[in-house]
Amino acid sequence: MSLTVYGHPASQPSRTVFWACLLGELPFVLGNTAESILHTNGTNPRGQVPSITDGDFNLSEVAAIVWYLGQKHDWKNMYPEDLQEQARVHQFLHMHHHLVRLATYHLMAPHVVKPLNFPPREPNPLSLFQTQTMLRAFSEENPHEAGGRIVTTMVKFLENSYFFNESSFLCGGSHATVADLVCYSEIGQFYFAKLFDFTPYPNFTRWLTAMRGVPYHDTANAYNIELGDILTKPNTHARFSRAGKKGMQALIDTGLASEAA
Ligand SMILES: N[C@@H](CCC(=O)N[C@@H](CS)C(=O)NCC(=O)O)C(=O)O
Repeated sequence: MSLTVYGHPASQPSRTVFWACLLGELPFVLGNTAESILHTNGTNPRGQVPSITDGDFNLSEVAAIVWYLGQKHDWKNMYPEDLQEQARVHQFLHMHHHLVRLATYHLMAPHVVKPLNFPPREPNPLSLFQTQTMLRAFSEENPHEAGGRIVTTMVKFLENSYFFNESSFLCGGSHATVADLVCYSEIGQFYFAKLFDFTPYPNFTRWLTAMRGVPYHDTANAYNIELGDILTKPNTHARFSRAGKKGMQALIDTGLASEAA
């Protein structure tokens, strides 16, 4: 029975699901086109991506999806077998939703979403937290500086509280785990977008290099690579659409992802 992933390369948690499937060499059908970011085909009652259908089983939430696929397909590295390393991955993932996830809304969205001036639509009532966070970020006098301060706090916290035993990865060990994929989708995106200077942070600097060496890095991040420097070159609809298409095509080019029939 085939796996369908509803997601889009511009969506941080979707990128994690895509990257995890590629690392697990797991074939999947893309449930979206580049034009339709939030089409979940009713598989996620909350109306968000990513979500999956595996046969007649529907699942949403990046951490739950990757855990499920990892258990089903016996992915050893992304969820380490060592109990304490695995517990740290969970510690990161539980913290992520109310902290690291907000990096996107405070620093990326003012550069990527705000300039596009999407026509107002009824906000998703089940995304109250994200909507309010983003509107607050947009209304700052200098959204870039305000977002930068928030991301600095997050990066300092991770720099000092993760990277156990001087590992190149967040939770210790010698492999990128789900926590690294999730964090890279949020914090790593600033590297491509030139929105944050990581040089004062040796753990993050080491991590960024290590993550670039993880298989399928350029594929999973093709959207960000194409979007490029968003600090000095403000976003446009054409650029956003081109980056989305590049991201989708990169997935298809692996031979593991295919378009829905
Ligand atoms: N907690 C969810 C967050 C998913 C999420 O934020 N999805 C965004 C796209 S990146 C979305 O679908 N936003 C539209 C909405 O909330 O209506 C996860 O980790 O998977």
